[in-house]
Amino acid sequence: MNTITVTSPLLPDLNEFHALLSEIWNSKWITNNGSFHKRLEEALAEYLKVPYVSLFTNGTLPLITALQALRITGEVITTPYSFVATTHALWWNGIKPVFVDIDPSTGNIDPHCIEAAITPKTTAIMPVHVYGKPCDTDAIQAIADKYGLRVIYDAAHAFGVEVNGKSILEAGDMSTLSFHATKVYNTIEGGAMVMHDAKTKQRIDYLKNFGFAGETEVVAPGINSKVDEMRSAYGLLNLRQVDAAIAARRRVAVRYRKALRDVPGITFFDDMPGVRHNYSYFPIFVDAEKYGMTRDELYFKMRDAGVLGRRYFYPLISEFTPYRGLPSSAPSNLPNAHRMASTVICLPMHHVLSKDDIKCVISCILSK
Ligand code: T4K
Repeated sequence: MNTITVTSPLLPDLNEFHALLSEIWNSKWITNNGSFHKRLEEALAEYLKVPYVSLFTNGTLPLITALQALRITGEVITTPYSFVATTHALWWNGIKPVFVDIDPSTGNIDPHCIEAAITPKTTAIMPVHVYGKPCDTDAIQAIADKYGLRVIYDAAHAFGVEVNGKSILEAGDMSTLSFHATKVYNTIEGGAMVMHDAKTKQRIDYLKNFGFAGETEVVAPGINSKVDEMRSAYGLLNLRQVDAAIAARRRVAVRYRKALRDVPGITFFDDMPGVRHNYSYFPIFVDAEKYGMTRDELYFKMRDAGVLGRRYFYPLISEFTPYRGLPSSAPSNLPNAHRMASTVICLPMHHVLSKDDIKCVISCILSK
């Protein structure tokens, strides 16, 4: 049976990659801030319209490192509607996550719920631009300023997302990206942190290199998250084709929306005005009563037909064993998040989805 996966990695041209690999082989410099690493950081900063980028080996370590760099302690207000790495980053820093509910119109943390969750121990807010949809950054920053809190955005899904021509990565104190194979832009495994000033970039670069600030000086207990030359070269090549990939994803979203707009019980997000979206995911929400089938019935029916959507983000992070016992994990505290998690299916969404694949996904949903 032909299967249609939820995503497919953006791959560089093999001949071009081979040519760069030859260059790396000849240079005999394969990691530790090599020339491709430097070039990729510069190229990404330019593409993303941000002043500074620091590469990481995945999208989890920059979250952990951002919390370290800002010396965040105590409690951090965050969302349960995300990939579990968001909350794990807090746990790895000995920080207590405090979950608040989401805004059902975006899937992102609801700023109206934040203030009530602030205690004397709160030091930061860690929102996520879920599916690449921008958070209400102005409202979040206003609360942060009022209470003297830091804001670290998990922007793992938000590569290239802009609001009114400005990068979403400019919001908050820092933002982190994931360049995992399943993302719009990938370096196989990889990630990055975006910061606003050279001093912070310097500190982060020390922290991802064990804390070394020179051959004989260690300024902090850093980690190893250095990106090698092979992945940096791969990343440079992928950057050339990411706009075309986003345009192809947009065409898929247009087709899905056209076909599904009037299906009773199926809803989805539309584009937000002024936003350059990256179409990293295409979640639909199933109202069992109106649609006549539960989310899971549709999900498994699709699987049987070879359509491998995913239920991102079900279960909620607050439902996983390490976090279930937290007071803020009580389902009564998170009604919108529970509703979204129990109704979502992310449809296949990637740059090489064929018209026939799209038709197959749609017909699975239309035929009951
Ligand atoms: N914050 C947020 C909000 C995140 O979503 C993530 C990661 C992170 C932080 C942490 O970033 P990283 O440390 O991962 O860089 C995937 C990814 O592993 C994960 O990166 C991602 N979020 C999460 C939402 O999804 P899985 O376990 O669902 O992936 P998997 O292996 O089931 O792959 C999904 C589909 O993609 C496959 O069915 C087929 C396709 N695929 C996958 C791979 C790996 C391919 O076609 N080729 C491939 O090489 O977690």
